[in-house]
Amino acid sequence: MDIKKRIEELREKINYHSIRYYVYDAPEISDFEYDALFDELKKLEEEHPEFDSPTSPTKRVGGAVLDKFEKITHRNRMGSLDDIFDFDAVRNFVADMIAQGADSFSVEPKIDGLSVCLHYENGSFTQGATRGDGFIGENVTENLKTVGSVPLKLTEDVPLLEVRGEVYMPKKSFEELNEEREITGEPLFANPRNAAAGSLRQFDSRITAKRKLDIFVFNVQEADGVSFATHTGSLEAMSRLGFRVIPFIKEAHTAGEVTEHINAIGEKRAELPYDIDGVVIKVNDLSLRPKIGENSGRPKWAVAYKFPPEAKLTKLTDITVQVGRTGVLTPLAVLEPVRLAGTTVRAATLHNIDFIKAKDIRIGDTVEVSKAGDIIPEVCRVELSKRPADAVPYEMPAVCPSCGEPVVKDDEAAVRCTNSSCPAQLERNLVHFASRDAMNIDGCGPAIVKLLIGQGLIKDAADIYKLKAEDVAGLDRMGEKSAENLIQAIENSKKAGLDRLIYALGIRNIGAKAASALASHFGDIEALFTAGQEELCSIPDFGAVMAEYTINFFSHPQTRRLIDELTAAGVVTKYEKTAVSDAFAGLTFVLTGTLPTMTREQAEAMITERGGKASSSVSKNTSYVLAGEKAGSKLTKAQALGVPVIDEAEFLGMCGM
Ligand code: 0OX
Repeated sequence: MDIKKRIEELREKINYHSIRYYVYDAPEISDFEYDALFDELKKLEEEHPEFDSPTSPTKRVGGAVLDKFEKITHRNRMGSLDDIFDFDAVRNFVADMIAQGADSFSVEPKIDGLSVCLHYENGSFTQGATRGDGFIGENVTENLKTVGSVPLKLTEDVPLLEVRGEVYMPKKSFEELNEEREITGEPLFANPRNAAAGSLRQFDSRITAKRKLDIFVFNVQEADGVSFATHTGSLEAMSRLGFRVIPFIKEAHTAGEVTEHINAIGEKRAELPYDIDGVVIKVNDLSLRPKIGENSGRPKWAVAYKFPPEAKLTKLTDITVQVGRTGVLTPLAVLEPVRLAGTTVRAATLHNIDFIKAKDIRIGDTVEVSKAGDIIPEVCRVELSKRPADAVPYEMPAVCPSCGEPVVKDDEAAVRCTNSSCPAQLERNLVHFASRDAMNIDGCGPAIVKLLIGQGLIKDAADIYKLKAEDVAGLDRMGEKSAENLIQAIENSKKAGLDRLIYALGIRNIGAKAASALASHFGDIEALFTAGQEELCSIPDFGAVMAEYTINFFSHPQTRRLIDELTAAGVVTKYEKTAVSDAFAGLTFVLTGTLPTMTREQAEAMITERGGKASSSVSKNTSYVLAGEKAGSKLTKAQALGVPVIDEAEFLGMCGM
């Protein structure tokens, strides 16, 4: 048989069966039969590279490794939605749209993932990109090909089609991924959305292929060769063409019908296999969209109703206390495990004793927990109807649970252990000292620090530099190789730089940005021992309280001893402007929202290392706003002032990374 023909036939069959399986959830052949077709195709393609095709199903396993993502200017702007939070706002939106001629609305879940657009020519998938800032995104075509539900060939050869959808990671896949990462010691993803974003932004598409991503399509951006009058009609057409379209979509005609369906979706929320964070309401008649128009990229014909953060009731079985780096005792609720926003919650912060008293939280109570910003669990309230007669009110301990020294309550409701050699504080201080944004000592995490302290090998940060491979190799679960790696990482950290060193010292109220400002202003750690209030306060963004803590820290004899020992060990204590470049000289950046892979401190350090400035407020003098997930008013202001908005990927591109 003609090889080329057989290859084409196999591709067609496999693409057809992929859509049956991934999109319609209605396979017609067994996995075994599917695998046989796939293997035959793979073999023929290997033997006949001349018949390669970018839309071959064999591309789904991933392939070439990129060193960066190409920038894509979207053909159609990928706007974002205005958020609303209550039913009054829903009614106002519906009334406003009806006044502008709307008589039908679509009501659909808002998937909590990341938005992408998929471009098709003559029925073949040619390009896929992330949203980016709405104008420019990243070319993630090869990674999107690994998502089983992204059709590589449509069921009809439509001349041109561009659709938009949300890539997400199902809750179960997210949990499995985190379990795996826990075992291998890789950092865990905070939620399925971050996991999806991290997975789609892999330079090696073989990694994306392993990550079990999925997609729901929710908008037609552009079409030639198919037409429709309504949004719901367009999605029906997309489903026929082989796309997995957003489920539970309903047509509504009145505000009452809209809110009824919002409630119905809300009731399903917990049991859905993926995260949703709200409901999107759109005017259904497509001809009205251009008439109603948009506002800086946000369509006025659609709105996102956001659910309140997910909250659940569970039993608070105990309250324990954690001693922080600065000696603050933080009460933690021990909870009966409860599933919340994609993870199992076993503990939640109670902030401080005033919080516990104000909410009258007692041990044995049933409490409502939610995730603030959907990340850190928090106790919101007590369900009084479930309070047992023997519920016990809580008092903070009078002595530190770690060192047994008496504690003091300061004016900020915080209870603090003032023993400067308290082991819990020491442990946290040293973990901070070694952490990624501080001295960046790879392999020196909480478990190792605990062991090193427990074995009496370290009593302060300077002792880290006295460690020898043989000391470390004897520790529990430490092999010879890991011991050598740790010693090498300690050695490398000596050159971390003055800014990181100051941050690593853990001075109260001195974060990475302030540490960097101190380093560049004073140039040498010695100068900080004599720095006065006035000079410190002359540093931009440096307040009186920060100055006071700095002076206080450098007035302690232990600080003098520590710095002398660090200097003697060869730790760099002078500012060497890590002038990676002066690419950002004269530029001011403002950060807003959560970046997918970097911390705020890392981004700020990258800006200052390139001669730029990181500022906290947006003005017409701002050069760029670097916006992440859940960006707030700074983003709105930037858009209003016409300040360019960039995402992390573009920022990394500007940094030459
Ligand atoms: C979602 C979602 C996001 C985009 C194009 C017109 C309005 N996350 O599920 N956005 C939209 O619509 C926007 N719909 C959705 N379902």
